Amino acid sequence: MSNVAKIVPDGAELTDGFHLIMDALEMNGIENIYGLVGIPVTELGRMWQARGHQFYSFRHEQNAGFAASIAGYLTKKPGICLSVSAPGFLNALTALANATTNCFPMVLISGSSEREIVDLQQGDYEEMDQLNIARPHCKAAYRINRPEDIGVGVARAIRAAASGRPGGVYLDIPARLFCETLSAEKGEQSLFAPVDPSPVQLPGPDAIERAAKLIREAERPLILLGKGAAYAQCDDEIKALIEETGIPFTPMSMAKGLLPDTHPQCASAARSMVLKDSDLVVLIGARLNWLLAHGKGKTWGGGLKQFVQIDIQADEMDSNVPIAAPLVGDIESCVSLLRPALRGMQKPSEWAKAVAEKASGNRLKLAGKLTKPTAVMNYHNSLGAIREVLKNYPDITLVNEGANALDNARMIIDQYKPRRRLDTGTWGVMGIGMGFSVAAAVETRAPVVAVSGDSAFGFSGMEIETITRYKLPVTVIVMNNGGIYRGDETNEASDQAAVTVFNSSTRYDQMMVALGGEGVRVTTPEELAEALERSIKSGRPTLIDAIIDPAAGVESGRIGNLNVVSTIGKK
Ligand code: FYN
Ligand code: ADP
Ligand code: MG
Repeated sequence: MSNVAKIVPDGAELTDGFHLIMDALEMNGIENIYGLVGIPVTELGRMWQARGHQFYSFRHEQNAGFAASIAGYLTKKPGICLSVSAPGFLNALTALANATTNCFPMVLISGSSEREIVDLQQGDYEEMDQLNIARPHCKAAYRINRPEDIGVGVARAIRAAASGRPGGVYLDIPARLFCETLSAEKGEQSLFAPVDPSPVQLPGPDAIERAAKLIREAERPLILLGKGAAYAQCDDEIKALIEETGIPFTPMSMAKGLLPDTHPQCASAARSMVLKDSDLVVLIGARLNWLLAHGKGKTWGGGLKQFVQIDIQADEMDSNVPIAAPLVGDIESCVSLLRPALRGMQKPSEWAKAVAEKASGNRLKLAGKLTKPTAVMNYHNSLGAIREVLKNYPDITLVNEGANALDNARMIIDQYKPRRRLDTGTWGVMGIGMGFSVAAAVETRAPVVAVSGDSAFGFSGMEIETITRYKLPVTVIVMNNGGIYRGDETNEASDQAAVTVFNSSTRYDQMMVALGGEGVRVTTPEELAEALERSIKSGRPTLIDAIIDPAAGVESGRIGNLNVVSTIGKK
């Protein structure tokens, strides 16, 4: 019993809530906690470090939550976020909901105020019914009320976050519980780690046969990889399936790099064509949500397409359109069963050739724009410069947010390795930048480059202090066009700044210098490439303020179709 809290006069050994929570987390293999301390969790952070673990202190809980969630995505083990009560909890809740929406495993542990006072609404310090507020925003929410239940509470949280479709879990710890004592022996007996917290799940042989038959019969099949496929960490199986069948594939944004974007079967650069013209689509860990136009309509060529869908969540099937061959199970099991069932199938060579031709034509067209000099730097030539540098560093994680900064970087910057592109995901959420960067640097132990629009950067910019404090090898590139979408709008009605416009003179580079890192302002693609190369080599936290044309960019980027405008004009 190495972690016993104290020995009382009669010789009995005691433990308490603090110790039991740490014991339980350790037992589940947790090493890193992302959070922000204060009443009542400060001591927990301190004690966690005293045990030789890492506690990453953030400046805002939302960023700590984003960090924990992406740590979960990268490691397949729930990322842990620790927050204080009410306001801190609410700040982290956005990240918990985002984790659930994106299927990232994470556990938010928040301290909470005294139940008796909260429940009678007697006005406690940071009073809030956190458990019930969390519930609709996560996969599961639990409160632990007794020290002897800490083991089971943590085990349930870990299993709920990691099993089946991963997601966010909330764990409520009333302040008083941290100090409640229990005999050390009872405490130890109450702890356990869940056995096989994310069990494999196999589809039946008939389901495999049904899917294999459709794939064999298809003339123009397409494999669509989603971030579930990247999360599953069965990269070799997926690569083998694609190469053995010769089917063109296209990755959703966070699945880029599962196979290199330069792979001959990669159809990213012929996206519209393959979605429209394919006759069968095999979805692997991707949902037919708004990002895929719900599987129907113009994008998909009008009529209903045939789909094979691999997903661990049974009720994902038919969510938008009928799925002809559902394969409910974990991706590794499904793909490894599908491969032998497809052995000897005829490769769709003609179709694959047509797709490859279209893709290489588009790549060539794009390449011209990436090196074209302009009077003021634009998205194409700035991101073109970044792409050339990153080509030589395939292990670097690219974190990407913004509107035009997101869409253009997704199109322009090639990925070569799995799980090395992290972005705004299913919710298009701004503010993931610095939190994701911290966790990616910590979990991958390799450099990180964040490409953020100047607007997106503003949501988590203060965390560059966190980055410098932990001396993380993170380069932040702020695509500075001086506004949301663009920086050249004028307000026709008054002299107040237009709603999309920021100060054009903002020096993001100086912010980084003030907070302890390196800062550099660049105005040409050459300067940008040079600064990025230098920063990566130095391993020092650096912010590159990349000045681009205020007129570069379009409203809402490539999703301008979602803009809402008045049909009766403006007044
Ligand atoms: C892609 N393309 C390329 C390449 N890669 N051309 C040349 N070379 C390369 N390497 C082409 C591709 O064929 C498409 O052209 C086009 O570039 C765009 O590709 P993309 O980005 O893959 O596809 P698209 O249509 O934009 O994808 C739809 C989407 C995506 C909804 C999945 O836009 C997306 O993930 N959006 C997220 C937006 C978001 O969350 N924004 C944050 C909120 S902003 P064509 O084939 O000619 O079509 C708040 O306002
Ligand atoms: P994208 O945005 O890249 O299209 P989504 O987040 O929409 O990806 O989809 C991911 C899907 O992957 C979810 O439906 C989720 O249930 C599924 N998923 C996640 N992990 C696994 C796994 N190990 N096995 C099977 N399906 C998984
Ligand atoms: Mg901008």
